[in-house]
Formats: sequence, structure tokens, C-alpha cells
Amino acid sequence: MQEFIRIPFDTLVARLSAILEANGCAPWVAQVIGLNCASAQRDGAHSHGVFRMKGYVSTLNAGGWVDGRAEPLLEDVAPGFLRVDGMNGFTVCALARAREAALAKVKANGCAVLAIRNSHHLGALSLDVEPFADEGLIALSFINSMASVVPHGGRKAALGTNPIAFATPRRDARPLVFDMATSVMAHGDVQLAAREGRTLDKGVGVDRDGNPTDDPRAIVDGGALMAFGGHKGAALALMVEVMCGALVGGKFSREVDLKQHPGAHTPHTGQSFILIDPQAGRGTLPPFVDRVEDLMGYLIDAGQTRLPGDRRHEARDDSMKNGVPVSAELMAMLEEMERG
Ligand code: NDP
Ligand code: PYC
Repeated sequence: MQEFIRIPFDTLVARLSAILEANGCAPWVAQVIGLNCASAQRDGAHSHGVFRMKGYVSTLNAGGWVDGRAEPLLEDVAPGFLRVDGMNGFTVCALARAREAALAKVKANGCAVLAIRNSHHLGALSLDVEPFADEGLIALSFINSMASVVPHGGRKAALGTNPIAFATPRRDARPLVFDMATSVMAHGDVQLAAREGRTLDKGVGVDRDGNPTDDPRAIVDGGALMAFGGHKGAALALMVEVMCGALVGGKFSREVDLKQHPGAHTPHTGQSFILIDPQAGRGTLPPFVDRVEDLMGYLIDAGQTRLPGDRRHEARDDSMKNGVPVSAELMAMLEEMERG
């Protein structure tokens, strides 16, 4: 049984930001990443929370793989299309800088595509889409990662874990958010299972020779994950490669090559967003959020016990009330990083 220590959210953000700044991030970058990483921990998205700090720090020290001081470059390419060159910095920082311009485009056009390239993402996508739904928009986002998933019928990794996240506003409730890797599980969860000495479900992945395995260490050590749902999940992972590696001008997961940068952990890829003002599609019909509530009602009537995103919202409420739970092991890791 793991021991958890509770830490106030703002204190956690400040401590993570200070570690990132001490490892070369510009103050504003450290603040954005610290907030992102603490928010994942707050929401119970542990595969992309405090556990990732070691990866951030070793990546920042991996001979220029990522630029913690990059200033993203915004390119207004069409009325409904905003491109951002992350300048080899972090994707969430590029998003932070592009957010207002993207919102203005949706306001003017009813929808917008935001395409971010040349950047690194190590976070939970729910945090990228939910703020747009807080503004009344539908947001759909894709990001590719590094080759760690076998294509359908294959035996070696060619796709990333490639998550898809979706957020929609609701009436008198927090946004409905789903956020899911297109692999059977996130690679971060495989790494956590390997650390904790757990075995995985059968059919989750293959070892470095392409043989099925339930050993997380075999998957981490040169093996690969399967896509969720067989050919269907693999097709979604393929779509994410197109939406990120091809559409935004980023790398395909297979093209991410960390070999020249020992210690680097961040995928250097692309991220795309489709943002929609839902009322634009409704005209004089009753409000969009009323229809969303009709649907939620049908699902609950049909026996759905919880909606996607509910667990994260509940974890967030608990964290904000009682402090963010961080395992004693991860706290010790943070303290070691703070000592430098
Ligand atoms: P999960 O399989 O845990 O959850 C996927 C979605 O299903 C979530 O929205 C979840 O809601 C929902 N859900 C789970 N159980 C239920 C249920 N019983 N009823 C209704 N809805 C349910 O997520 P993954 O393991 O696939 O992904 C983990 C994280 O890893 C994500 O945040 C993802 O963005 C991140 N990731 C990031 C990558 C990157 O490149 N940056 C790469 C790959 C993954 P809830 O959250 O409320 O449980
Ligand atoms: O958990 O699969 C993952 C992942 C890949 C890149 C960032 N997270």
C-alpha cells in the first residue's frame, strides 16, 4: 500500500516550477509546465503528473533536445487556421501563447484549427481541451508521441500512443471531457506498473521480439503496446499521426529519434485542435447545451453510472479541498531534485 502526502495545490505548482526554472526553463515556461504537471496530479492523471518531473528535468539537460526558453511563433495563415511553431519548446507553452488568437478566430468564424508543430508534449490532453469548453466551445485535440504501438497486424512499433481528447460545454455543470490514449494503455501507466512491480493484463503488449507479454518491463525495454480495440484503435492512432505529423508539419512518431540525446524523454512532434462554437450550428434551435443535457439524461437512464471526466473532476475537488496526494516515493524524488 502506497503512502500519500497531501500538499496544497499552489505549493505544488510553485515547487515544480522552481525545479524547472533551476533546470534551465524561462520563468514563464517553468510556470506553465509546473501548472500543467501539478494539474494532472491534482486531477488524478498520475501517468502525466509529478511522476513526469524526472523526465522533464533529464530532458532539459539532454544536450539541446528541448529549448526551455523557446518563444513560440504564431502564424495567422487563414481566417480559420492558426499555425504555431513551438521553436523546439514545450507544446503547452505554445498553446498558452496561441490561446487568445485561437479564441478570436472562433469568435470571428464559428470554428478554427490550431496547429502546433516543432514542440514537445509530456502532459494530459484533458488539460488542453477543458479550458476551451469553459469558454463555451467544443474542442477536439490530437497529439502523436513516439513509436511505441504496433500497427494492426504488425509486430513492431510504428505508431505513438497518440491520445485524443474532447471537451464540450454542459448546462450548469462542468464540461464533459474525455481523454484517451489510442493504445490499450498510456505508456506512462506501463512505466508506473514497471516501477511498482505489477504485471499487466494479457494482450496489452509485445516484447522486443514481437511476442505477447504482460511484463511492463518487457514493453518499456524495446517492446510495444497494442492499440485499443484492435483495428479500430489502430485506425484512430493512424488518424492522429496524419492530424499531427502530416497536417501540422510535425514528425511522425516513428521519426522521433532520441538516440543522439541520452536522457531525453519528450516526443518532439505536433498537436492539432479543432475548435467549434457550437451555437453556430444551432441557429434558432434551442441552446446546444440543452441538447447535451438531453443526451446525458439518456445515458444515465440507460444505466451509465458515470461520465468520462467525472473521476478527474472528483479528484480535482478532493485535491483542492484536502491537498494534492503525492506518493511518499515521488515526494522524495522532488526533494532530491530540489537539492540539485
Ligand atoms: P483512461 O483509459 O484512464 O481513460 C480514458 C477516458 O475514459 C477518460 O476520459 C476517462 O475518464 C474515461 N473513463 C474511464 N473509465 C470510465 C468509466 N467507467 N465510465 C466512463 N468513462 C470512463 O485514459 P488513458 O490511460 O487512455 O490515458 C491516460 C492519459 O495519458 C491521458 O490524459 C492522455 O492524454 C495521456 N497521454 C498523453 C500522451 C502525450 O503524448 N502527451 C500520450 C498518451 C497518453 P476519467 O479521466 O474521468 O477517468
Ligand atoms: O504516456 O504514452 C504516454 C506518453 C507518451 C508521451 C507522453 N506520454
